[in-house]
Amino acid sequence: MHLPSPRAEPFAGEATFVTGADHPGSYPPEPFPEVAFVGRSNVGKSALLNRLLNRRKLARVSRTPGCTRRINFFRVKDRWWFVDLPGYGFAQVAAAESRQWDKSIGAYLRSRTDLRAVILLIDLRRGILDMDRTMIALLHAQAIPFLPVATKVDKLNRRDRDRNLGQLRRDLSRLSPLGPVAPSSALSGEGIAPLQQRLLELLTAADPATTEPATTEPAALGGPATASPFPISPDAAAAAGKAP
Ligand SMILES: Nc1nc2c(ncn2[C@@H]2O[C@H](COP(=O)(O)OP(=O)(O)OP(=O)(O)O)[C@@H](O)[C@H]2O)c(=O)[nH]1
Ligand SMILES: [Mg+2]
Repeated sequence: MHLPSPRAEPFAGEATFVTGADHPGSYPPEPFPEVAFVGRSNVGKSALLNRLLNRRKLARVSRTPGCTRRINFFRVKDRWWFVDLPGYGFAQVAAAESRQWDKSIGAYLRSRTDLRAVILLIDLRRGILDMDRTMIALLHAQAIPFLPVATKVDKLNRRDRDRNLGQLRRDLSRLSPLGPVAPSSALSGEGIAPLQQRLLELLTAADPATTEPATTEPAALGGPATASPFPISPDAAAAAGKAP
């Protein structure tokens, strides 16, 4: 008889929406290891989070960009946070509201001490844009590791998919990601199992903040803010393009 391996669905079981926050004072207090889903509006953050958790409607998904407007915390198996962020770069949203989202994304990234990694989503049809480079510069400034994930791979034929994935991997390789771009589809499920395993590794790895040798600088995460508020200057974005 074939029994399902516990490794097959590492996040199956209880996952609950806990709160939608727009400033650090309203984040939930439990210090669980955390991953956050970041990327342009409509790139597929909420859909991917649902798929990884094997839940159809936990996070709200919509064809209309600007669907997720708060920082949504999902508690997974009572030991981890999965955090769904508002998207950036949604032109239709009023400028003031868009600035508020950017501010709340920046405040989030500067304040989370148990954030193990950001999952940076990039639509494989569009590739990396200036806004993504700006985000990467912010992540570098805060010393937050990021794992790049290409979304909606089901929308491309094999040839375009391979070409775009190759280009994206080249574009990102100099920007110190946690690994090569992982292809994914929340629709077909492609790439989901390896991504679940990778997230599990990141969430269960020893906490870098507590395993740093005493002589090294404390990680910027949780320490004093070192970056200008998000959005950061075009200079920083350009610097991100030149990072090793
Ligand atoms: N074909 C396909 N469509 C997808 C995939 N992932 C997401 N979508 C669709 O893309 C649209 C946006 O998905 P969301 O998950 O809401 O995107 P988001 O990044 O959370 O967007 P915001 O909350 O606005 O920042 C929805 O219509 C989804 O059904 C995918 O892998 N394949
Ligand atoms: Mg969303």
